[in-house]
Amino acid sequence: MNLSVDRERLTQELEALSQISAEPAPAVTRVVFTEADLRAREFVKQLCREAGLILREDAAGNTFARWVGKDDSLPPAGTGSHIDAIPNAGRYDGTVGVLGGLEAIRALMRTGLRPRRSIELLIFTSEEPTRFGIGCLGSRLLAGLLEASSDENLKDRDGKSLGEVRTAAGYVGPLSAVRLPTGYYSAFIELHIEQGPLLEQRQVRVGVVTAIAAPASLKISVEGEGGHAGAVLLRDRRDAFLAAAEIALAVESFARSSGAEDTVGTVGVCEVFPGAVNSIPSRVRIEVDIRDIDQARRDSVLDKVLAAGKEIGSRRRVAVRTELVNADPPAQCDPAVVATLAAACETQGLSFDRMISRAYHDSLFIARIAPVAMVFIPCRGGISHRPDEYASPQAIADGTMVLAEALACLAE
Ligand code: HGY
Ligand code: MN
Ligand code: MN
Repeated sequence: MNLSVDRERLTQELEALSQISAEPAPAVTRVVFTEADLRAREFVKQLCREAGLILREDAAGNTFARWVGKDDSLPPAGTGSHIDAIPNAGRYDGTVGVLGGLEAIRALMRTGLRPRRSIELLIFTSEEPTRFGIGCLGSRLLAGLLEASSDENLKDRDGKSLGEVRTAAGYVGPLSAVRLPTGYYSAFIELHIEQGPLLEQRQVRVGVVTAIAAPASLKISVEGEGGHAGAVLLRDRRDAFLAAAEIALAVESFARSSGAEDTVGTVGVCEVFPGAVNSIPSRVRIEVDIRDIDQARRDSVLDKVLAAGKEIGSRRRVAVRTELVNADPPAQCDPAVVATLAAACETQGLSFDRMISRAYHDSLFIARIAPVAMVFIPCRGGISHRPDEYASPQAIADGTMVLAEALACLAE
């Protein structure tokens, strides 16, 4: 098969997409259902239309772009990722899998191939947890892992519910209709930047992902007593921030002492009220992210953090309330799809390593309803979720070629 990737076009499209952002370049901010996200969706849908793909969108905003094969009654081979981005992010997280997936389809079209199975590009809605506090919102709904009540229960910072926001963005209909049946895809492959340093350190061109780590997240609110920063003596204080700070340090300490370097813990959100330098914090809200490839180890850290919250709360005489947002199992990638990707790397003459994904991805949830695997490409210094995130045109082309080769195989 005379396969080739139009590297210039793909680079230009990634560049154009990166300019659709709520923040000026080089940062990318594209939070789900905001104006930037909706413009980005239109940009990608237009490219899919130009490629002759059949488009449809579900009630959650997941977008499907299908290349109809000879027998469209068969479960299609799927690929895709996300285009939403956390604040002050980079331009490659997610977008490489969407625009690379589109270019993989176009490259196969250019060979004159007519696949037996349709090949479908899926752009997941809200992979990032930014707006509604839970990651992979679209893929969780597709896998039937979120109740329809999420429409009312999930709210953004302004108190707007998922239902209000999605319908205002034009995504109407019941969330219950979003779920895909098991077997909807014959196989699903996601192309993504590694978001870690291993491929670059090992000078390996491609990563074939065999498992995806198990994420968990907590929302913790601490209620103490405010007061004047000068007048209230330390012995009389019930400082909400110091209690939250102890909890944050406990997250780090329990993750560090889990017995494995695969355990990580992060406190990425911290809101202090009233937020005045001369006022003792009366209320603090933190969000905690704990992950591991081993679910039992992750859960043990989770339990210790919850227990520490109780102990710190009573010792400091503050109220600590914890909400478990999610505690998902890890996903094992499908050995046959992994083997197809490994064979595609060999066909392309690209060095590759089998590896674990420490970041979570929509494939973590699609794995519940279809055989999945992922293709990783190196990103400079392993940097991600930062404006200086970078993947070279060569690396992006490598990943796209492997993806195209594997899709051609899976679609037969
Ligand atoms: O947080 C993650 O692992 C993903 O980048 N949303
Ligand atoms: Mn991300
Ligand atoms: Mn991502």
